[in-house]
Amino acid sequence: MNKQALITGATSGIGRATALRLAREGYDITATGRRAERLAQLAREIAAAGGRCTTLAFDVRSEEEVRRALEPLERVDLLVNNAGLAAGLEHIDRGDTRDWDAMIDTNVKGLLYVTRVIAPKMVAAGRGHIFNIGSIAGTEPYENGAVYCASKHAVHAISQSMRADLLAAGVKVTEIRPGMVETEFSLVRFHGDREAADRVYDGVEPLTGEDIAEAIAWAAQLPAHMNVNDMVLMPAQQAGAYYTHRKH
Ligand code: NDP
Ligand code: 8X3
Repeated sequence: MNKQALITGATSGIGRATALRLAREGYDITATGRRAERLAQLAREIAAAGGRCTTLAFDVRSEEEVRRALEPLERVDLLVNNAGLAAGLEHIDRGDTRDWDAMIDTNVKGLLYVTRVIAPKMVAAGRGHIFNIGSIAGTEPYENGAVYCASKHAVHAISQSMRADLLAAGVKVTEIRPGMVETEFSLVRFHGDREAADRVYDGVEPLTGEDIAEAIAWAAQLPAHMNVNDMVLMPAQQAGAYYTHRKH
């Protein structure tokens, strides 16, 4: 039986690129997200390249949907907790509480719900590898980003604690913390405003979803005794949340 990889948020960006990459590495993929038609398209692409992909459309914010979708999975060797978003970029006195709920419910509670179903399966098997997609925002809080940064600080804390919780069972935990990656992230953050989204990448060659997938694929194939705990990845033109060298 091939190794089994479960990827949340595989309809776009980092998750989609990771699904395609891990399929090329020989994993059978379970791809998840809310947009079923995009999942079907991804499954067709993977099948056309000779891989195997099953799809599960659900919302990670619903514990019931997460349980119903994921409890039947018999084996998961690799989990990528990737589903997430930033919504809004506002000072705290002007933020929309619906955006705050979406970020906390998806980035923090969704990751926890998925992990709560999959981690026991890995512990029972005595092996597994969980990748949590954090962010440089998980250690660098920035203006206008209080709630997104808080959600990724939570992912950073959860990743460190769950690594300690799971290591005796032989389950690895790797946190991947990207800077600027051009995906649908900024379009979602600015609620569909394409110009605002494009300005984020003005004068910069950002990372791509494929770059992050490359890092995940590398960390996933390391020998059993070796783990990448925490990996920070940025474009060469970025040094942190507050410093990007833009070429014009
Ligand atoms: P995209 O918007 O391109 O992809 C986000 C994915 O998350 C989509 O597949 C989306 O699927 C899924 N998702 C969002 N909300 C839910 C939900 N409630 N239930 C299920 N799936 C959901 O962005 P990225 O690929 O960039 O983002 C992936 C991760 O990377 C996020 O956690 C983000 O915070 C993190 N990150 C991104 C960076 C960047 O610069 N792009 C930098 C650092 C971290 P669907 O809408 O179909 O449900
Ligand atoms: C995404 C990167 O800098 O927009 O997590 O927070 S940033």
